Amino acid sequence: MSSPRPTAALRFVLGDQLSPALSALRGADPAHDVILMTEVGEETTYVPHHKKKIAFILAAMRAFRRELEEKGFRVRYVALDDPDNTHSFTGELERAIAALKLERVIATLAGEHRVIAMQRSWADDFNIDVDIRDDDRFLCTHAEFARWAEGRKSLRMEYFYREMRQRTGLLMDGDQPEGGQWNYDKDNRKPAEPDLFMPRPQRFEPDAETKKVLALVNKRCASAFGDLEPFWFGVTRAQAEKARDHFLKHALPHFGDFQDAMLVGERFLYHSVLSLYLNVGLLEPLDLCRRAEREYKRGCAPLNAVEGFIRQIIGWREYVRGIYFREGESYISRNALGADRDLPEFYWTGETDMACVRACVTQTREEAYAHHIQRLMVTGNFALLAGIEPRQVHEWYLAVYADAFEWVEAPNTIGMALFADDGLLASKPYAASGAYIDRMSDYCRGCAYDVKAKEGERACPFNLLYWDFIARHERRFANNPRMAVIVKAWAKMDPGRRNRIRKEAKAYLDGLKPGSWRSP
Ligand code: FAD
Ligand code: DLZ
Ligand code: SF4
Repeated sequence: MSSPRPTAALRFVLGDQLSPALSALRGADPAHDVILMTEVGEETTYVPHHKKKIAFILAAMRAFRRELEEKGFRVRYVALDDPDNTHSFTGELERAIAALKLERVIATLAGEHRVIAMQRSWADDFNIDVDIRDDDRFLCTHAEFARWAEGRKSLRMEYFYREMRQRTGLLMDGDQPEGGQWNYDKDNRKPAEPDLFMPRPQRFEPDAETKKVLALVNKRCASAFGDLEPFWFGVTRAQAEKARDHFLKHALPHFGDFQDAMLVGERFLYHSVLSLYLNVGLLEPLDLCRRAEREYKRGCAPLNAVEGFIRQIIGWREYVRGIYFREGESYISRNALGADRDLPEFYWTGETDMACVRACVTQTREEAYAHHIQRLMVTGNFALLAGIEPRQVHEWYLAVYADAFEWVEAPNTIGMALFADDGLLASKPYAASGAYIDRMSDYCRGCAYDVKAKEGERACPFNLLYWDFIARHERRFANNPRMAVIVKAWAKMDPGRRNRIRKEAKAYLDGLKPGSWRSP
């Protein structure tokens, strides 16, 4: 006797869940089930998302709808300009349940606590059977991460990463790391020089549907942050794969050497610009790492590049996700250093005499992209040193980058950049003076400030604010083995000089104009 057919289900797919292997789609029956996808106003406005980010997500959702329909699935797709659109996930689910009369809902756990709370309320809200499945598009489950973290005094990424290498077998020679070392980061800190032959990320012409999305975003999200065009991101799986292959062939070989470098005229250097595709499900992380490993095995990319790239994905990406879910909803409210200054207006306008910040914000406004060191050591470092309130910084990062989803953005901002989780993620704050930026970039050459000046009218603000930060947190960091030398150097500094630095830092901070996003 055959087992009875399970009741027909409504399968709810969110904008960052565009994977055919998604748990919510597993076992889907094209004849009876309906897939729900919704473009909703609430998601486009709960932080002032960049126009390119909104357009990317909506266009990729529409492409995924086509992919599903080509496989014979029935998709209930609600567009942003549908006059009946309630503009919330819960409102759209309610409408779909009423219209389709299906008996159960299947979803994949969202990547943000705010949305998870909505998902968890649906069973009671609608008195319906709701099956929320784990998001297993990652290598490490929440339970596995919790087991790894259990009983450890500190949760250092490096040890997590080694276990992930062993587990996946990536770059392993038996039970030893390929080449004898786990980590080749020390080879990866070279400054770069402008190079006419530097590869650029793969760009795509918007197709007809993407053009419709661009017109829609232009009309409905005109007041959102950032430049919508030129819009060159891929939005289909095939395009994301083309961008991947382009990176593996042209940029991966130098990815390691110049990973930390910054150049005014080269916004992408040898970075992959693949995070947006990975984060919405157009690329699969393990597959990407295996392809990178193959480049090493074929002799097309050196070990330091491939190890560095794989570490970002099976190490950092999985690790920050583990932290986000382990620490729970309150993580985004952490503020261990008591930072309470408002976000300066120049985070939105780019209008500042600091050439480094201006370059990173301008690039962010135009591209919805900045690479890791720009995010960490320029805009993140400034926010840390100036004592900007973590919540405001977090909302800025979540809004302005096309790849920003809370599970990955929040630990990078709250933990890595701002030390607001009191060292859970980083053993010391990533605080640096102007000398670091000067060493790793060409920004200082075109700056109104003098990076060598430690005080006085033309002193680089990063220099003043660095010492001011150390002074403000002297007691806290005196016992941190990685900060003690710096704290001692401050204590030994001539008192007259210390006073001048603090006074100038205060004047600088008092002069910062706060500003939230306002459409121009
Ligand atoms: P590459 O340099 O080419 O790296 C390869 C891949 O490794 C990336 O595509 C990404 O998937 C992964 N990766 C690299 N570093 C990290 C990291 N620290 N955490 C997680 N994954 C990493 N990354 C996001 O995907 N979304 C975010 O919202 C985000 N916010 C950040 C906020 C701050 C304050 C900082 C310091 C970092 C943030 N990152 C975020 C991490 C990192 O900056 C981006 O992943 C990277 O810049 C994306 O560009 P890429 O694809 O060219 O990366
Ligand atoms: C970020 C975003 C935006 C801008 N718009 C939508 C949307 O219209 N529909 C949708 O399903 N998802 C969108 N998203 C992504 C969601 O906010 C995302 O699923 C949550 O942030 C959970 O990670
Ligand atoms: Fe930035 Fe200071 Fe260099 Fe100017 S001098 S670009 S403010 S680090």
